[in-house]
Amino acid sequence: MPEKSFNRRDFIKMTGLSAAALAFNGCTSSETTKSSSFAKKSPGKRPPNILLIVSDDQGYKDLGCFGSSEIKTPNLDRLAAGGTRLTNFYVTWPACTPSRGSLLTGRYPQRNGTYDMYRNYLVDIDHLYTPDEYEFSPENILGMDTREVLIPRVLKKAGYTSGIFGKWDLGQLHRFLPLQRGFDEFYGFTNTGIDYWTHERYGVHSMRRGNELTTEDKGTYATDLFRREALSFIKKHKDKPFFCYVPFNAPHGASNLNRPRPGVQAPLEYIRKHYGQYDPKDSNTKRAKRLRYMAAVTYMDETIGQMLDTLQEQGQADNTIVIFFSDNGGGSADNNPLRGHKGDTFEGGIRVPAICRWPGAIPAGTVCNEFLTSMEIFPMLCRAAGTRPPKGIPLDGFDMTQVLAGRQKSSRKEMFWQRRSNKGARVGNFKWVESSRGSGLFDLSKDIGEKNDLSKEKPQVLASVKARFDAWKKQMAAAEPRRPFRDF
Ligand SMILES: [Ca+2]
Repeated sequence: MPEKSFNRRDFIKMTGLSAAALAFNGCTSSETTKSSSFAKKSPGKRPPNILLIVSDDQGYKDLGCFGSSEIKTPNLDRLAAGGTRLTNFYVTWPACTPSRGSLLTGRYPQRNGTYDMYRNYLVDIDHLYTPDEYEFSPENILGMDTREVLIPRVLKKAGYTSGIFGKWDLGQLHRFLPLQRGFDEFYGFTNTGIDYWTHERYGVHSMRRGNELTTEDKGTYATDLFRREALSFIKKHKDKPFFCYVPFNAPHGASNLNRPRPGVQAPLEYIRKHYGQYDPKDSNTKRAKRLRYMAAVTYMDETIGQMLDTLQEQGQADNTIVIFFSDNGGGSADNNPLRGHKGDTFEGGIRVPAICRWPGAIPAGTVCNEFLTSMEIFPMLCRAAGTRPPKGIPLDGFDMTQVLAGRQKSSRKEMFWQRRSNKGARVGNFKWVESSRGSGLFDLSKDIGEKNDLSKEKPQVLASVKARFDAWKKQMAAAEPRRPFRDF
């Protein structure tokens, strides 16, 4: 069933903006937009539901609506056709944990204290932790500072019920788990990556319902479990505002003890159904790994489609904000036309595919090229819910609704990244990178692929961008200390 949307002409009429002004604002209509009516928001209407979906390590180009002719994502494409596709959207760190921490706190990793991973690195050299070693290992004892206020805690004051179904990644001790951080329901895994079927991370079981570990679903493909739990939540709470956070583990590589490393996992029949020939005997070839990755993305996409269908069937699609993005750039993935991958401060590590649909507030079938980040989501959701961000806690983003609607330009002028010795700064369209994988100054308005180093040609620009980075570092260091990595 086609969903309600409104077209470019309706939008221009409503806002009084000319077509040229719309283009200037960075939001342009796609040719796929279908004409239909515009659902006006009425005063006193209940606040919108929120469905926040995060994929794991998905490449910038690994969706149909971001240019892939290889991967089938009909439901994410449908979501984009009903809302806006964000082409200039960044996360705060080029890997999982700090990116997710910033999403839920609305703050830079360097401000909220989670600016590195909570993981056991000895597994990388095949050390299997004993239970005693694991008990006191970083993966088990680190977590997001409990003084940090997460989105569900703020939404609760506005009458929302919140659930998370998937990857938590912000700490495993009791005080760090979702139910202690404002969520009402949790089914998922607590560490930073699992085997899709055993739900173990390097031999350690990780799936929980609420605060308790559970093996009830061992053997079931993880994407199916998050689908089951999210659909159940959406149906159960249809009579009051809900916040449903679905951070999939797909298409992250499996974190198990198999050697050689398996990469992404997907059901054999599903790979064959969607992508043709696949022989498990050749499972270590580059092509086989790519096929499994593509199938895992399509499987996730089908699951997202069922969530969208359920919202439609319940008559709630028009009053639900749906946001989708990848937590960081793809590792073994297609990030074209961007340079670099997961872990890098080049665009391929930090600029991610993103989509937002909010009928009545954001025009359907548009493309938003404005400079935006995941730190804009916290203030946006507070405003949408009719509540205010917590007092006295500096946020690093702003409410981006009017930008997504095409009514305003983004107020974001700069953004900074640091992953260990890898640094990055974007000021306007200039981007500076200093990293183990390469360095330089780039003009993103002409060189999105960061190929042409302007350091020697524009030394003054380089100096000013680096000065902004240094000022940001000072600002972060002056912020109230937060554990686990910045408590001094
Ligand atoms: Ca990730």
